[in-house]
Amino acid sequence: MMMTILFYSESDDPNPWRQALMRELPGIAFRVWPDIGEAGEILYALVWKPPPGLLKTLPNLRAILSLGAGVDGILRDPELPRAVPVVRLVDAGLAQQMSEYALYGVLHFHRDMHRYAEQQRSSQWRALAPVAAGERRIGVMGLGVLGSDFVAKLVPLGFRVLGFSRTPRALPGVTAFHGDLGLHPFLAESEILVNFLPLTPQTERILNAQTLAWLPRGACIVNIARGGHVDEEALLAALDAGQVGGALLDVYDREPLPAAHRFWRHPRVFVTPHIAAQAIAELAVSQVIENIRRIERGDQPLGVVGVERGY
Ligand code: NDP
Ligand code: OXD
Repeated sequence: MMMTILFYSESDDPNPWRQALMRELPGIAFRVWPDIGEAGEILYALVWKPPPGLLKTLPNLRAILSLGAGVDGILRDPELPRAVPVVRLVDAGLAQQMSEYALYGVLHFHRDMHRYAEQQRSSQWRALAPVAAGERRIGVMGLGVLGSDFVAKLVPLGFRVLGFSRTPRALPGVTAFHGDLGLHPFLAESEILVNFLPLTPQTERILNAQTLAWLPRGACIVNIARGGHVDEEALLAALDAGQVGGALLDVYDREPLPAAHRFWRHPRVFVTPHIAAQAIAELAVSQVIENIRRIERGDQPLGVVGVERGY
């Protein structure tokens, strides 16, 4: 059977993927949804947020290959074919971009740029008291592939770094917390909180009215993981009340962020359109090709998702 790959994404251009895959895997057929042709011919689905129910219509799938690191947009499908492995991107050029964005966010809030932006609106020339990096506590939620790359770049800058994961993780220079019981002591110390968690039933709305209140007063948040981690109304209330001092947000409950959403206009919210890391086809494609080759020769692909675990 000719190896046929189906591509589905409303936010990625299929052409660089088509070119790279056809160059590296001669003889394959590359189809872009909705032109799927004969469903039984499709062996690989290369997808970002496929419509629920689509994957179960492909009876001969060998793998579901995610176009991103996060797979919540695949696992949300109640009819996901359980026997087919789901494979995600592991770094594939994302880590460097995520770390750049997160470092930018940490430095922005550490150096009070959110407060100077407010002062600028009323032409106020006023120096705020500086805080030494060694006195600044940065909380990193999620110490996986992306979160651990970030802490490896953050620690040498001299910050006090706290980390939070599901299972215990020991990383140089990081005070580690884990599990449900670790969340409160971790948040209570986090003056700048950066979120790198996957979205799972356990992490959904992990930042809500109760947990935001555990942060030190005036703490700032950088969310580059998923909008579903945050109760957006609770975050707005915490910003209005000064409990949260500023938020740099890349991800939202609804994307694109609706024009009427208060985040667009809130003076202490900085909005970017889910660009913290964007898969660069040329970098990501080599990982996808390697995984297809592994599966074809009967080996385990890299980045197999624990579907029950949710990430
Ligand atoms: P990994 O699977 O490598 O790491 C996940 C980390 O989260 C692990 O440390 C894991 O703990 C921890 N974790 C999972 N569940 C829980 C929980 N219930 N409580 C505490 N910690 C938990 O993922 P990646 O680092 O590759 O990616 C992280 C996320 O980043 C993606 O899922 C995606 O949502 C987001 N992302 C966003 C992008 C953007 O542009 N905005 C781009 C790319 C990714 P443990 O170590 O114990 O397993
Ligand atoms: C990802 C993303 O998960 O782009 O890779 O959000």
